Amino acid sequence: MSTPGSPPATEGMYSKLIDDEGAFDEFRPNAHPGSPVRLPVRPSGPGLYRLATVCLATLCGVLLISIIAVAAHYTNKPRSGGEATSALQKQTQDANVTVLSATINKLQQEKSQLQKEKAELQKEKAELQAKLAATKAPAPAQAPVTCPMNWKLFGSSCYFISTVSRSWQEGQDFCQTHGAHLAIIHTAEEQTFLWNLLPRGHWNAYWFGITDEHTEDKWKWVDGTPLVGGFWEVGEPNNHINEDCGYIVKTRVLERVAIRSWYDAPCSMYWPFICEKEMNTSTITPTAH
Ligand SMILES: [Ca+2]
Ligand SMILES: [Ca+2]
Repeated sequence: MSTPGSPPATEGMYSKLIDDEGAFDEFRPNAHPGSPVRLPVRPSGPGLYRLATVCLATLCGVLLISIIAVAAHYTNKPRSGGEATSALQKQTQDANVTVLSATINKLQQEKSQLQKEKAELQKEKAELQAKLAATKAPAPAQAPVTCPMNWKLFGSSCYFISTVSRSWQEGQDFCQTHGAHLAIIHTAEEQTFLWNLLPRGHWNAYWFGITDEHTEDKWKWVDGTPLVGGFWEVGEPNNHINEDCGYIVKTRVLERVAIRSWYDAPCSMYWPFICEKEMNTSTITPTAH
């Protein structure tokens, strides 16, 4: 340890720290100019300044780099966020476009289907309107039905009573040559009408258009339809001598009636016959027999 009035052991070290330039004179109020002064702890020297300067510059550089890095980070961050947001928006828009496209396609398909149904309905409507108009339209005036000479009108048919005798088939052939056929009698009114045309006699017989020649007792009309009912005399048809053709008999007996006047007889027998012609076909002009 040093004593007052004697220089300490470390004086030599402090003496090296003397400011030759007098830069720290203000810190020496009692010092005499030109005398060495012992300074308190006060590092000094060009090396230390340079070291401090380098450190400060390094710190400044680090700080500057940090500032730049942070600035760059926060400058890019919003941009990245914006890009992400933009990408998300684009994905959302794409999804919306996809949904809208699907919706449009579906609506277009439904529209096409509806248009098709509309066309069908319009077609059906036109057909119904045509039918309605047809039902409302007045029926065309029909020309009065007129029968050829010696043919008699009943209903919509003309009837011809022959005055010559033929077999059943020959009578049918004659009728057909005139666009007719042996009479087919469905109603009592028709039967009575024909009966009234026939003259009375001992046994006036007339072929009409019924036969069971194909199957016994299965009577059919000349148009192929089966007989329903009929106006047979009591006990007829009896197929007495292989009788397969029908005829009408009108005698002088007044008690005989139209609705019980049918008989069956062999088809080869010769009788007059009755032709019938429906007048919804072409007009014929047969000659009387
Ligand atoms: Ca028979
Ligand atoms: Ca008979």
